Amino acid sequence: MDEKGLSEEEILAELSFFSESDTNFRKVLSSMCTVPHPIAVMAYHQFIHSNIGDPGLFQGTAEMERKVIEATADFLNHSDSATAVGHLTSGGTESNIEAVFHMKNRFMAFQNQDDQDDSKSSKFSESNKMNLILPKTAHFSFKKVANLLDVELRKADIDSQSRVIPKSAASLIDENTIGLIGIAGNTEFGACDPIEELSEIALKHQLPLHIDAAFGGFVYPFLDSSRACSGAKFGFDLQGVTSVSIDPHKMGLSVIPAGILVFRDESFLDLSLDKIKVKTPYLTSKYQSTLTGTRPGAAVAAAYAVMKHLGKDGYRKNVAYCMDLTDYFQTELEKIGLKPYSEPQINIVTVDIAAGLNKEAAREKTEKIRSQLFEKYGWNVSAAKTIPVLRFVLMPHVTKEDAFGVISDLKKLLDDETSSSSS
Ligand code: 0PR
Repeated sequence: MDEKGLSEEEILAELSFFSESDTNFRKVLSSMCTVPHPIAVMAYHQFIHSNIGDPGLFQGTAEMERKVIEATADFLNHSDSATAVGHLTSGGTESNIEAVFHMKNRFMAFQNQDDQDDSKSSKFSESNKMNLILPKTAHFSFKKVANLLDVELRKADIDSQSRVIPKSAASLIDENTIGLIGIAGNTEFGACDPIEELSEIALKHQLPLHIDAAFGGFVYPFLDSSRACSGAKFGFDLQGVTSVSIDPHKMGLSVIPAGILVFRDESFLDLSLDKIKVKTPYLTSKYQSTLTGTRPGAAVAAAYAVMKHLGKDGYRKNVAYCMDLTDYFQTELEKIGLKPYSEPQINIVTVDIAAGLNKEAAREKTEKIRSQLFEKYGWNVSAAKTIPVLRFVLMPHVTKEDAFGVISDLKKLLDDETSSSSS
């Protein structure tokens, strides 16, 4: 650190310099975040000093957090949203870590009960690791979950629409399974797993079922009823669903960092002491049961403000914009002789530009075109990992002109490829 500080003007000039290297989201079709709604930004500024980790000092923020949880449980079809519990996190990763942490603690608590009860013999096999069943398409945050919590990931197969095959998930369950994961809007394709069937499996085996709706949570419930996937179910009306993660900082149009983690009720949290829940002797509350300590109250205020301001109607309009853009994108793709790898369920389109090549060659070509789109034309797009396809996320900041522009530039690159390989 410098001995003497710089003036405000000098600092502002430096900040402008650094921000010039950051994106303003123009030409970005790879991100699942977007420009936040102005009301969220205003609320964030107003609560910039607020620490929801010490709720007694910030009772107003704490009240807003409770309201956000209740409103979220409500639009996720909870029959009694006042009994839902949860809190805001930094995003989908933290929410997934916490949800599985609770699964593990709950599982271990049941094992201990069984061990203490002489009449029952514990089914838990000590020699094996605890395991978690999840779709192959699950976000990479679950790798962190596995490493942090020492849990084995058992990956269930997916169908041609990139949705998990329930039978495959069920076949992986054994006495060391701590729970199941379903995804409402997977990262690569946007597909929603058949959560109704996963819910039945969870109930049958008395296992918790956590839904990762980090992206799709603010999309699926707001799809126009004419859309094929508008009725996709993943909420608390499915009795097997025990927790849901949904991110305001993605399609919720709020400010980063903001994830929401909601549990059906307190019984799905392991609230025994010295796990996540600890005594907090010098705070205004007796206990803290969140993974992080000091937490940004500004993020709570921003999520509250934007959800209240937009209401369901506002989110419907936001999703309608993105879906119309998705339709337009497909039409333009078809004009250049390409089509989506699978029918887009929400605002993510994947495109196979290497049909007929073997997997390795297809991966190479896809990566080459992806990087040329950036280097030659400045477009940020991504490639899926499960299969070699280009991936476009049609977020609210993307315009029709952008959609048209990226496809025109893609065509130029593909034409160049064809002419260079035929010469
Ligand atoms: N679950 C799902 C289904 C996700 O898609 C993501 C993130 C997460 C969990 C983790 O959320 P956090 O990153 O909030 O912890 N999916 C995108 C990804 O990692 C997020 C992203 C956002 C990517 C902005 C790029 C970007 O510019 O690919």
